[in-house]
Amino acid sequence: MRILISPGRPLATVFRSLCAIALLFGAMAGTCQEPPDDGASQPDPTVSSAPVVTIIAPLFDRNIAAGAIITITYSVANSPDNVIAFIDPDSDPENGNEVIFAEQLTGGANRTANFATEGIVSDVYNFGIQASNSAGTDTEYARNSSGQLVKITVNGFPRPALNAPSSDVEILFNTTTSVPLSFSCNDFENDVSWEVFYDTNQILDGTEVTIASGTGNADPGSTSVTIGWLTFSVPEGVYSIGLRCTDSANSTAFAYAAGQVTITSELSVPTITLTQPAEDITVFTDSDINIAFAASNTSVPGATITLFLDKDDNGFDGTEPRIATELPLTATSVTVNSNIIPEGVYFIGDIIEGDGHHSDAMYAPGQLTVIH
Ligand SMILES: [Ca+2]
Ligand SMILES: [Ca+2]
Ligand SMILES: [Ca+2]
Ligand SMILES: [Ca+2]
Repeated sequence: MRILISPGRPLATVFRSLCAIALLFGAMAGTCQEPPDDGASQPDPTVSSAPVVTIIAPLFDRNIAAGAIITITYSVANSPDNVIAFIDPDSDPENGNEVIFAEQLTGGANRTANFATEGIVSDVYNFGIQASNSAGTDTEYARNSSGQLVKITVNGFPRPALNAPSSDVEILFNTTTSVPLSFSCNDFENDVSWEVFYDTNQILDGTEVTIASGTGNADPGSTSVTIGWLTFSVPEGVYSIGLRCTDSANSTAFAYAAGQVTITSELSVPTITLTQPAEDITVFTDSDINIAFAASNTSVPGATITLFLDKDDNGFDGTEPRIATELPLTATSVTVNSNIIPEGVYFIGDIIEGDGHHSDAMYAPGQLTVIH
């Protein structure tokens, strides 16, 4: 896959190989048709001097957003038969990784060719022009005034994603419990600054309030950034959580989390249902008692499950002995040894506690009798 053209090589042959390269890279699909064999495109045997390429622009390194168009300006002296514009990640025009983005260009002064970066892999490229006629070929790369290669960085878009909250969260007004927010800008170059905000709608209309901001993000597909949102003093309401990422090519993108955050003075506390013991049981000394339960809505930050023993089933008044505390809302069972329970007959109850509040008590269907 060389693009260097040998003097005297038939243009159609060159063109076919160029088409193969271009199609391989997907750069010119649909435009690769062989030039008409009308004689005008044949090498001119009267040409005595090889073309001389001068690249006029770009003269400086550029960092451009993927999808942007960049123009190369050049001059070619000495009647070229063909002029090709290409990008190259390594400035070696013969190692096959060049991508031609324009060809059949004309010679002369101050010519231009546009390079559309849409679909081009994010990378740093050099720009080249190659011109040929029957007397020879000249290949030049864009260079700055010091003679150094100009680097064109095709900079991929950030693709922001908020992974948490993935489901709705309720939290008390003025609590010191924070809501975990997890996100990534998913930017190929990781050259991003980010802002996480809360919003009463899911439209960027100026109603957004910044929660946190920073720079950099996890690599694509890797771990996310996680922060805690302290909602203290945020007014009661239902909020969407948004993430806005901007990279060094000024590409901006935003996304909202799937879960919303409700800040309320009264939690609609999740309920917890006790399923085990399902019927009355009697246990003796050193017996294991299996208690099974399931909480609805496990997304209340900081809330935990408490199990207690009750002489009645009329609710939790705080005096009942707790037999398990601070179980996560995702827990579904616990085993308690009868040795910690005095003889007696009990209802087994549960509550969800958080922020100094607790839910209404629920009771297992079966009563517990302990005999030592
Ligand atoms: Ca190369
Ligand atoms: Ca980027
Ligand atoms: Ca808004
Ligand atoms: Ca009670």
